[in-house]
Amino acid sequence: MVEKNKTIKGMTKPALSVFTGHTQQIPPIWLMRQAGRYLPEYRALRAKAGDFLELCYNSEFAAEVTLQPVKRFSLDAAILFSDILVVPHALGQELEFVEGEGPKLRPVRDVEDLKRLSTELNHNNLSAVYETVTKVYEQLEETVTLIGFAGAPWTVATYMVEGGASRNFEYVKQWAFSSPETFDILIQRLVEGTTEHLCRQIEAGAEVVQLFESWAGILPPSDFDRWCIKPVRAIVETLRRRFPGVPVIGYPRGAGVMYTGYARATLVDVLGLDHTLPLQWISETLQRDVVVQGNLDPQLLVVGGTPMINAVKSIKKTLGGRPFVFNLGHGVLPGTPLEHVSELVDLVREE
Ligand code: 1CP
Repeated sequence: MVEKNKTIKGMTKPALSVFTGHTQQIPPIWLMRQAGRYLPEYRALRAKAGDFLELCYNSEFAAEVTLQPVKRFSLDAAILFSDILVVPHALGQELEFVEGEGPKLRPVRDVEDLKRLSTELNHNNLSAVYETVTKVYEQLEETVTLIGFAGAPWTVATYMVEGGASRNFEYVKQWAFSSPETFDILIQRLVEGTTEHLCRQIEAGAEVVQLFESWAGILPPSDFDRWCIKPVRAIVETLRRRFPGVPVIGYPRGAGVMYTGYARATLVDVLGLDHTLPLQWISETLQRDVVVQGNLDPQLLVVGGTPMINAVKSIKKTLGGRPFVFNLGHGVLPGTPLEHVSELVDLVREE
């Protein structure tokens, strides 16, 4: 386990301070998907690595990619460069990233298919991910917070069952709705694998972890509790027991009014907000109980100028009085101009 020192030479980490419940006058800022194709230095290293998965499993390269946006924009947090699909890959599911198309997996659609997967995470590739965390932790400036992450079980299951990105999520819903007991076997395996994956990242140096539930918004309310809340709560309970004091961020994108129940029932420390949530509602309901992070529409970062400035001002004004970390409502888009990101950071730090 990496020795952690939160206040080296008397310096504090603003993002970590907010994640643990303290208000900062100037909100710390990092961006989901802050490493990636919009950065020329990412594209260069990606070309050198060849395949996207090779990049994820090369700890030297992955550490460098993790640090690229932090250095360029002096952000308050680094997020491990990896992907949510390394967990199914480590459970034995075949995975590749096809140029221009995204992830492709050999689908798992019933109990019979589950027999192809192992019950334990294989560490052949994952050990490189944990080495990346340690490398980044060792190179990080003393004010920057290191965030580890994983996909939440439901979201990862959608990719495993559909075999990649999806429009209607027909196979995963068919399985979950028609045979919840057998679908639960997959979810429980993901709960176990994800918990272990996050524990290892914390041991390697991650100071905070985020669970990405990118597809929280596609479930009917009647199923939200079973497939989004319960698995995340199980993960949070174990993390809390093993690493008390390490904040967990839950990001249930598109959950709408269900954000309230999610915050209460999952026990996450921080809520990642998407950009569809009204600021006043966030401030009056969610922010009473929990630290929040968000929620500029990533497309406004592409547009820049007055629309971005106005949106940033109202986010800061409405959410700034309590523990709050500035972020986007979803990931940085590939066409995002670099100058807009610098301007955003300046705007957020303006008094
Ligand atoms: O060609 C390339 O260079 C690959 C593009 C890419 C990148 C840069 C993929 C493929 N994954 C990533 C990195 C990544 N993925 C990070 C890095 C850390 C960061 O800077 O934030 C993170 C946190 C993720 C998480 C991730 N992967 C999510 C959750 C967040 C979200 O965007 O909703 C999801 C859904 C994935 C799956 C995935 N991986 C890659 C793609 C293109 C996708 C999405 C597929 C789809 O459209 O559904």
